[in-house]
Amino acid sequence: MHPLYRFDQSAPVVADPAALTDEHIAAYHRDGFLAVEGVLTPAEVESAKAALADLLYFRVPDAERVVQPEPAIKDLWPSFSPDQKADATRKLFRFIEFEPRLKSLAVEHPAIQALLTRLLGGEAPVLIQDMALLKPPHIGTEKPWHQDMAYFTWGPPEKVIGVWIALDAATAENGCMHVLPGTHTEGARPHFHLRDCQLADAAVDVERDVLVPLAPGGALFFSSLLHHGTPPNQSPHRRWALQYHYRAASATPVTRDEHAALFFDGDLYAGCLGG
Ligand SMILES: O=C(O)CCC(=O)C(=O)O
Repeated sequence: MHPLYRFDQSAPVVADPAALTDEHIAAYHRDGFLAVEGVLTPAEVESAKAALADLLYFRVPDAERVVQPEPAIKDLWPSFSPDQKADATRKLFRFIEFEPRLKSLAVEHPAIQALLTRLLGGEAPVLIQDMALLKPPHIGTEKPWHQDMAYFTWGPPEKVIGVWIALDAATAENGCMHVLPGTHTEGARPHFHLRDCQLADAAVDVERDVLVPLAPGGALFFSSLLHHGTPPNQSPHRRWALQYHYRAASATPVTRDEHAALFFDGDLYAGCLGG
C-alpha cells in the first residue's frame, strides 16, 4: 500500500471503441477522462512494442538521445549491457520523427483520431508531444500526482488532451494510471519540484482516487487539468505505455506570463516549464 494512492475503486471502462456513445463523451467532460479497451488491435500493440524495442536496443540512429534511465540506476547506466538498459529505462521521449510506426499510431490511427475529434467538439487534433513510459519491474519509479497542463504551452486547457495507451497489461500492482475524477473542473493548481514536478502531496484528494487498469491496447483519454499519477512498480512485471498529447487545431500558444497566471503560488511561478 502507498499513502498517496487508493487501490479499492476502479474507473468504468468502455469495452470497445465501437461501443462509444454520446453519454461516454458527456462522461469525459464530467469526469475529465474516458478509458476504452481495444483501441489498438493485438497486431498494433506488437508493432508498437517492436518499435520501442528497436529504440531501446539502439537499432535506430539517434535512439540514445531519446532514452531516459530510471534515476535509481543512473550512475550504473554506462556500464549496463543492452538487456540491462532495456530493463532499466524510465522513459523514451520525442521519437516520432525517426520512428514511423509510432508516428503512424500518433497521427493516423482511425479510432484514436475519431475519438479525439469527438472529445474536442469536432476539431482536428494536432500532436504536441510523444513519449513512452516503461515503468520497469521492481525499480519503476512513481510519477507523482500532477496536471499535464503544468508542462504545456498551448491553451486553453480544455483544448489539450492526453492519450495514454497500455502496451502491457497495466495493473494495480505494476503502476497503472490513477485519476481523481472531476478535478479538471477545479482549475490549475500550483506544482512544485519535489520528487518530480508535481502537486503538493497534501493538495491531493486521495479519497477520490480511482484506478484505471487496462489490457494491452486499452487507452485512457484525459483532460490536461485532470489530477493523475502512477505509483511505483514494485512488481516483477514491466508496464510499457505510450503517451501522446494533442491540442485542438484552434488552440493557441500560451506565453510564460500566461502560464504563470495559471500556475502560481503567491508571487512565484508554480508550473513545470523550464527556464
Ligand atoms: O505512465 C506513467 O507512469 C505516468 C504518465 C504521466 O502521467 C506523465 O508522464 O505525465
